[in-house]
Amino acid sequence: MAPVTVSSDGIGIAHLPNQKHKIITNLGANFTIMVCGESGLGKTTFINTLFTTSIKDYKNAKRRHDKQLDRTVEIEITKAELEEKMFKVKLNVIDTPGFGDYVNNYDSWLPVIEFLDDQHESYMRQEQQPSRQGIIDMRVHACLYFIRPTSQGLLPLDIEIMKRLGTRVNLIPVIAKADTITSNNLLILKQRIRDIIDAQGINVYRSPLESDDEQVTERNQTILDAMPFAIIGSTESVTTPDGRQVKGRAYSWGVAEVENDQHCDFKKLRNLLVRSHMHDLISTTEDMHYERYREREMANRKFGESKIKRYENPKHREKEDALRKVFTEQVKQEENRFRQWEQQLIAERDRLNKDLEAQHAQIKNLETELDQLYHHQQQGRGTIRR
Ligand SMILES: Nc1nc2c(ncn2[C@@H]2O[C@H](COP(=O)(O)OP(=O)(O)OP(=O)(O)O)[C@@H](O)[C@H]2O)c(=O)[nH]1
Ligand SMILES: [Mg+2]
Repeated sequence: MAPVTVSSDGIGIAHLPNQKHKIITNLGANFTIMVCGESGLGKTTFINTLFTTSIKDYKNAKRRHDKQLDRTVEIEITKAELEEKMFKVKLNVIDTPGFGDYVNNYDSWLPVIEFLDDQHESYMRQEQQPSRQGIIDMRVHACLYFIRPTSQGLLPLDIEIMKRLGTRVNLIPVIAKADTITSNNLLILKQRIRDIIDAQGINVYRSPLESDDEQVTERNQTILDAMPFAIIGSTESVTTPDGRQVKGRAYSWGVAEVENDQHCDFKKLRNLLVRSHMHDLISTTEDMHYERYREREMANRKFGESKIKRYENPKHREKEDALRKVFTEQVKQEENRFRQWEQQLIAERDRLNKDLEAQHAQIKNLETELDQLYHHQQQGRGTIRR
């Protein structure tokens, strides 16, 4: 997908302390966010919302909006460039197909895990090359895991997936469709999710708290307290009862506003991602997740050896099965054709054999006739001589 050059309005990199600016710009700031979770929870809508609320003149908004109601069927990458003053960040946002239910799609989340590992792998290989310029880096710095807004909190499948994600990537749990749950129930749900995360030992991203600046520490505390972030996604502009134009979802009882802290944590999450914690997300990915991958892989295989495929992509498997079916069918048809041809040949051979027999018999008859004639002639001559 072609990158969209944008100028970020009020968000971003220029708000980072100077020291961090430098590190990010020196690294050529590449920042990658991924969304994943059950199908239909609003992942694609969230990405569209992030772009339309953060990026001035976002050109693809209409196109993406048209696609909003479609199920995402493959991993899709949208690239944008955040630009503020002198600083540029290449932003990659990765949308993934939603996971299905236990029965049909138990392993539909495996490609996401595979994708995360593949990015570490690709970076590691490029790092091993003599020239390290122009390295393409798509390692995921933040993975948002969408949780349905129902009272159970996390289901066993969520726990299993989140455990695996948490050891590979900065995992940020979010509660989807926060407008469909009362604020009281939301608080209960948040606590339930936090309890399960602790009890199950799921490794989620914990934003750093302490800072020399008291205000920053306070803001960090607010962000930490909000986890798991409740979000509302919408690219629609709606009018509030008091006449403001906002991005939100209109209901008979009023408007659920995307960028209102009283309604959801969208703004907090966006700030964490593209402003306050971008640097921390990048450095923890590098120092913790990438290092862990590198160490594990180096210990398990020889230098230069390629990565062992841990998971099969179910989509590829489906394709393979279909191809195998077509191939088996073709072989069967060929075999049938061959068998018919063989039978024809046998019939033809029998017919020829019969012909041959008949001709033999005929020849035999002719020979006998000839013999008789010859005999007869000899006898006639003998009679004359005498
Ligand atoms: N009430 C409410 N509905 C939402 C919200 N976000 C998205 N939706 C709706 O939920 C439906 C599914 O949204 P998508 O963004 O396509 O969901 P998805 O997670 O990308 O789905 P898959 O691609 O199948 O995984 C759409 O009808 C959206 O309009 C939200 O915050 N609140
Ligand atoms: Mg989608």
